[in-house]
Amino acid sequence: MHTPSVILRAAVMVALIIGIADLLIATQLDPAHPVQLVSTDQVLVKAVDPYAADPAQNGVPQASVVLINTNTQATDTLLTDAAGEALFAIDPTGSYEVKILTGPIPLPLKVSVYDMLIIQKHLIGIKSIDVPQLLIAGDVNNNCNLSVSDLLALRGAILAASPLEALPWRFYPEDIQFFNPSYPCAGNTGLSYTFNAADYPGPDPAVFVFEGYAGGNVSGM
Ligand SMILES: [Ca+2]
Ligand SMILES: [Ca+2]
Repeated sequence: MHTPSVILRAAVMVALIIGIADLLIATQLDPAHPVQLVSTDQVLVKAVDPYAADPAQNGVPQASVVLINTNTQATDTLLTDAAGEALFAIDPTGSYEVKILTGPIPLPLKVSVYDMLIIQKHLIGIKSIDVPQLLIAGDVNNNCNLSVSDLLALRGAILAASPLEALPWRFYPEDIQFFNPSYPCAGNTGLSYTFNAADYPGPDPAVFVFEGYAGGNVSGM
């Protein structure tokens, strides 16, 4: 036979369990009691090719994404996957900078003598390249200036057996406003994203998009 104290204890336990369950349901399902949002603990970085033939397949794989904790200077590096994405775990209280390094990308080349012709016309003043992103792409040797040396570098790359290394991609935040659109390499700020995790509610990751410009592809095609 149960003593009254055992029965009482069992009743309290049942009430407690029901109470906790009710509380969970109320906080999760009842719109009048929304779940308290917490800071994100992830950041998703996307590398996209604005000149991709198929906009639905515009992810740039194997791009080297660098995430820096600006409080501790701890650095984390990931390569983007086949969809052009890299997902980092972050400290929800941390501050960060994220960027994508200049480098070769193992995608089919989009350079030909047509690109050489466009650079030639630009250099001799027949038809200027007036899109900042394409001026950046034309700076094949990455010295912040589009010149005859880039034309020679592009010709060398087209003729080379393994041209990827000679045609690095450059990545810029998608919303960048170029300081000087006709000289887009110079004077820019905001070449990376800086953010506080606390400004982005979880559980979704904070998302940052970079556009990649294929070295030498001044035709965009
Ligand atoms: Ca091209
Ligand atoms: Ca150059």
